[in-house]
Amino acid sequence: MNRRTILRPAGLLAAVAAAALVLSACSAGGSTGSAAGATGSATQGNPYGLIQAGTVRVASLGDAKPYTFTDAKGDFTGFDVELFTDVAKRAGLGTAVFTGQDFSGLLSAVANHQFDVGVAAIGITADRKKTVDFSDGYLAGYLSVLTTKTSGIDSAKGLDGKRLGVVQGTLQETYAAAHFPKASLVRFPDNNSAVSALNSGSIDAHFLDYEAVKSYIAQYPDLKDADDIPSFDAPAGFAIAKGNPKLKAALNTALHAAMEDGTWKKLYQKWFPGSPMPEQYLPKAEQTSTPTPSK
Ligand code: SNW
Repeated sequence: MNRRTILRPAGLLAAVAAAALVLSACSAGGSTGSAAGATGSATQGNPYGLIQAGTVRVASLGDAKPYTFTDAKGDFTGFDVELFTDVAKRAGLGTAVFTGQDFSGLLSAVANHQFDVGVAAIGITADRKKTVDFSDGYLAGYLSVLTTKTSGIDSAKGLDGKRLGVVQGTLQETYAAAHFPKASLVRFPDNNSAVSALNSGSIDAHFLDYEAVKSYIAQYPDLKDADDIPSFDAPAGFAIAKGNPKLKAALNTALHAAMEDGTWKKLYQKWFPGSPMPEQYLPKAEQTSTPTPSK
């Protein structure tokens, strides 16, 4: 007993020292910047510094339908999942393997090289860019208020004095804290637990992404969308660890190819039927609006 309690802090110190060594080896690896770099794998054969060449490990969400979710068989699917799988194949990165995470830990898990990429309708913001790098944007939409048909909430203004669910770490959490000061925020680890709370009456509304709201309404007809707040300044991008410009460039080249050949459009129509189509991700020939001339 005594020996164990005495030895434990020393063991912990050794582990911390070892972790620090691994971390410094990683950062010394520069653009490789991955566990593969730390274990000495040749950059040749793994030019994008993946944890394991030929496989892209993706941190994602199991309950953000229709962006990223698991189907009845437990397989990941959705708009972001299919788009990223296509992009990874095009870029020659190999097979994308998705794992569900809590949103709040997703970006740090990518920054720490536990995953190669984070894919989950993750809005690109200056704040998040302090932790990770992003591909170019691939989706821009709304932050929406899901509530019950009987709540009496008809717009974001009606949230004063109400209990509003948010998933920890989301743009919705930040936005609500800044713009809905009179709502009581109730933080959840994921959408499913928040929607359960909404259905059981322990919160009055939940604040999440527009397409996810549509999906929950299709599942629960007693729910409605009370308001949509534009989030076009934070389009979703693929998150990667900092310091890997080759991976970022490969993702961007493949992403733009998927937009130009109509793959993006096909996936958008499949997963977001009836939603207005933003033009900026369509093939150039299909974009009708005149681009703003740059000064
Ligand atoms: O900022 C939007 C973007 O315009 C698009 O509508 C897709 O969703 C967003 O990226 C916002 N998504 C939230 C966020 O980034 C929640 C992500 C999630 O629940 N998976 O925090």
